[in-house]
Amino acid sequence: MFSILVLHGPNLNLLGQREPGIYGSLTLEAIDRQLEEAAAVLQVTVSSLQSNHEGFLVDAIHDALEQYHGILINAGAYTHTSIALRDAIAAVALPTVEVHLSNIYRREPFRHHSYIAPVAIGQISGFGADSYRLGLHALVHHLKQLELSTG
Ligand code: CA2
Repeated sequence: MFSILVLHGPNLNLLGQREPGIYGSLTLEAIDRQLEEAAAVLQVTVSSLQSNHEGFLVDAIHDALEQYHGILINAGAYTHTSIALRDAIAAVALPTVEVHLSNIYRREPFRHHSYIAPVAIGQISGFGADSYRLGLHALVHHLKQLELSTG
C-alpha cells in the first residue's frame, strides 16, 4: 500500500474563512477529509501537514524519505519563491505532484513561475479543491506504473 505525504504551504490554514471567490469555501480540514476518502478508495494512505514556515516544510520533505512513497504539495506562495523547497524535493527524489486551487496562469505574472514544477512529475492548477483529488489520482497512478515497470 502506498503512503502519501500531503503538504500545504503558507496561509492555506485560512481556507474557507477568507477570499472564497479565489480559493473556494471549503476549509483545509474539509479538503483533507476529501483526500482521506479518495485515498481509501484508491487503497493508499495520506497524511497531511500545513505550515506557514519554509524550514518546517523543508524538514517535512526530508523526513518523508523514510516514511512515504510520494508527495502531494501545494506550496502556496513558496511555489514562486522557494529554491529551498525545490532543492529539498530534488534531493529526496520522491515522486511529487504540485497542486494549486487557483489557475496560477490566469493570475498575476509573479504567480506564473513555479520553482517546484521542474522537480515535480506534474502540476494540476485551477480546479479548486478538486486539484488535490486529481493530483492524488495522478500520483497514485504514477506510483503504480513505476511499480509495474521496476517490479
Ligand atoms: O492557488 C493556489 O493553491 C495557490 O498555491 C494559493 C497561494 C498562492 O500564493 C499561490 O499563488 C496559488 C495562496 C494561499 C493563500 O490561501 C488563502 C486562503 C484563504 C484566504 C487567504 C489566503
